[in-house]
Amino acid sequence: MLALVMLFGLVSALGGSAMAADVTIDSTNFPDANFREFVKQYDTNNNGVLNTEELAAVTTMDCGYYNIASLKGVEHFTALKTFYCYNNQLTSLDLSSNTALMHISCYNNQLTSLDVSAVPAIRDAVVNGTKDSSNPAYDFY
Ligand SMILES: [Ca+2]
Repeated sequence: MLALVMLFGLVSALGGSAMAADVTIDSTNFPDANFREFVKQYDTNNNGVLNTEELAAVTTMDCGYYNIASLKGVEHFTALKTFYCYNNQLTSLDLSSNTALMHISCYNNQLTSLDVSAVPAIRDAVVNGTKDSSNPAYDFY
């Protein structure tokens, strides 16, 4: 009986790790308190977790003027097509997981570079003080 319980526990643990798409809204996944508060609007069933369906529903995000210093956690929003994060306190921005992005606007931050080489669909990026040589057609302000 003990062995059976242990086996069941092991299967449950494996099942839990397989559900990697569920993202708990906590300080580990979203270290920045302002961004963490911001993403709660996408938790449509208010259970403190962003599941696959809730994440897939977010194709546009506008978090301008939220005093955000880190967008760690945005990588979970893989369905994003349009992403606005202008007028924040960002010093870095990693969009390498947001491969569906077409439009980015991230001016008025403290970014020194923006690498969008992993974002093949990108059509325009509005950035200030930076230039990604992989696509000279971007707008820079
Ligand atoms: Ca939820």
